[in-house]
Amino acid sequence: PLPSPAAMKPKAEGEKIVVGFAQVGTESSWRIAHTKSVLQAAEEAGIELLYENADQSQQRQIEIIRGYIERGVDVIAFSPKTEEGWEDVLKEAKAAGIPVILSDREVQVGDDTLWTAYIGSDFREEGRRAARWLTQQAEAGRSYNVVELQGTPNSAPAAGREIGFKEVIKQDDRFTVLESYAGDFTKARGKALMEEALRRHGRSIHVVYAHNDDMALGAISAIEAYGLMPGKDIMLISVDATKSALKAMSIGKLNFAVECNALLGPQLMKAVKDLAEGKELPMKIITAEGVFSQETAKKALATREY
Ligand code: GYE
Repeated sequence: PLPSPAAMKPKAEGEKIVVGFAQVGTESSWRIAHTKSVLQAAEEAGIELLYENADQSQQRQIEIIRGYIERGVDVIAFSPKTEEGWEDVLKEAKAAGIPVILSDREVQVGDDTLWTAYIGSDFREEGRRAARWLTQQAEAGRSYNVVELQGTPNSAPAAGREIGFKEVIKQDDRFTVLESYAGDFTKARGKALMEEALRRHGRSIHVVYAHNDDMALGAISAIEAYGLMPGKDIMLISVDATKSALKAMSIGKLNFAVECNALLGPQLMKAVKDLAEGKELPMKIITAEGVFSQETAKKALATREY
């Protein structure tokens, strides 16, 4: 077997480090903030960044990565659309001696030396945080029907946020998950899925758990159009805690948001520089995150960057 491409090829004095960044898409406001953060951090770090967007096509994302391998970039960074299907292209990167950093989703491959480091969140923990809050809010002796709006099928955040959430609520018999709909992290799909949920279950829905803010915001408009009050008649919980979610919380339409940090650019550039200096990276660099209730959301709004 080839050695793990943990180290970057040495650079000549004054020669710029080149990073190829294969972004997954433009599905959410989180994603837009993430892209900006990476572009800006590269600029500030004096790193040359090649940026291409796969528009939610895994095939396209693989082609972009292949292009970076051909150009001989120093490091490849990408947000894998799904967890699986990366073996071949990662083997090609390894054979070319190019370290690969995963930002912000993980992959599942048989050989973990195919990637160098993961920078991002603990998605299961995010799901658990959402569920813990719900179990604490819920009244004793009442039962609650939950609709889950999931993110992109087979993506690391959708998988983790489902597992963590269900792990906690299955221990509490007040909760029944009525539906777990496969979404795609977009507002439009969140709205369409919520319309369907309301058509099928109407007022028997008590809680909506959305895998991201955009889907929750879509669900909010569907609930309003149906004639119910989001945040009151139906409780809503989401993940990301972007500015628009905090706004929705401040006016009572969203009940709780679990933070997922999108500003991963500086950590990514620091990791690239560490590689350039021959340092070894930890396999997983997990960002610290909090949670927001309606009270704390109001205060945070003024300083929230995205
Ligand atoms: O939560 C969601 C986005 O991969 C962590 O992808 C990211 C997720 C984020 O579209 O809004």
